[in-house]
Amino acid sequence: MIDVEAFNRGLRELDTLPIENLVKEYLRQGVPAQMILSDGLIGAMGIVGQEFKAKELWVPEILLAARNMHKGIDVLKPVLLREDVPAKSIFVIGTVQGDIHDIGKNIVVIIMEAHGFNVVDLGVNVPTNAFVEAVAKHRPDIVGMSALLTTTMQEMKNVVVAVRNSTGDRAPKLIVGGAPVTQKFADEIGADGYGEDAISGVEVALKLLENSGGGTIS
Ligand code: B12
Repeated sequence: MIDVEAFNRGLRELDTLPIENLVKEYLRQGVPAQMILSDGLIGAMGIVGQEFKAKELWVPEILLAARNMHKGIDVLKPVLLREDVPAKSIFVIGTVQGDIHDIGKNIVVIIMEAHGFNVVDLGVNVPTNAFVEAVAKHRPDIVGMSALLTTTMQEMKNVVVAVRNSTGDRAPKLIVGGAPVTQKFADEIGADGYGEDAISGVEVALKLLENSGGGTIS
């Protein structure tokens, strides 16, 4: 139903209009925003990623694809957010220190907001102490960490330990994600949950809230 090759071409254009128009055209046809995101934009970024790995594309082309992907997501965002769930729990998220990848994190932000979470986005290259400070300030129910590099995913353990040390038995639930992260790794570092993608991330978050009785930490 979705022509991933058209999205693939759109991600490589110098102009952002082709990808924006492509997303609008699918929306106009009534294709669910969630499907345009997963099968179109994320699917095409997967192709771009494979070519980057095979050294058929270089950093400037990836940056172009990342910019175009963000433009496509911008068009989808109001539609994804239309679910209009009342804000309930607080979710703090950031890409860990040393890592500037944020496309996946930004998708997690949109999907969490769409499910009614009050999201505090700390951005990229977030040091451990900034996670600790944000937890003290916002008292979130859930903290999410994103990492796309096998080197920076190790930072997640530091955040898990530091946040737990600073909050004791009032610690928020800690969830992790990003391409190199696995359930096994999440278990090894003592995280409470792992999401393979944004949708499973929100499912894990909701389950953790359910098990802890829900509601914000006061
Ligand atoms: C785009 C990109 C870049 C862009 C980033 C732009 C941006 N604004 O994000 C730029 C060009 C800047 C870049 C730089 C680099 N990159 Co890069 N990059 C990629 C690429 C092609 C795509 C990543 C992406 O956006 N995927 C699409 C999104 C939607 O997927 P995602 O991030 O995985 O997110 C989903 C899930 O993982 C999950 N998720 C993500 N976070 C979280 C968090 C939580 C809590 C939950 C629940 C779920 C979740 O949900 C998301 C949505 O479904 C990947 C290749 C790949 N296949 O991953 C390489 C890749 C990640 N990069 C790589 C490398 C090596 C680099 C550089 C070191 C290159 C260099 N030599 O300079 C630098 C590092 C910069 C730094 N310090 O961070 C390697 C990492 C290898 C490794 N094993 O560590 C990869 C795998 C490419 C490769 N095969 O060589 N990169």
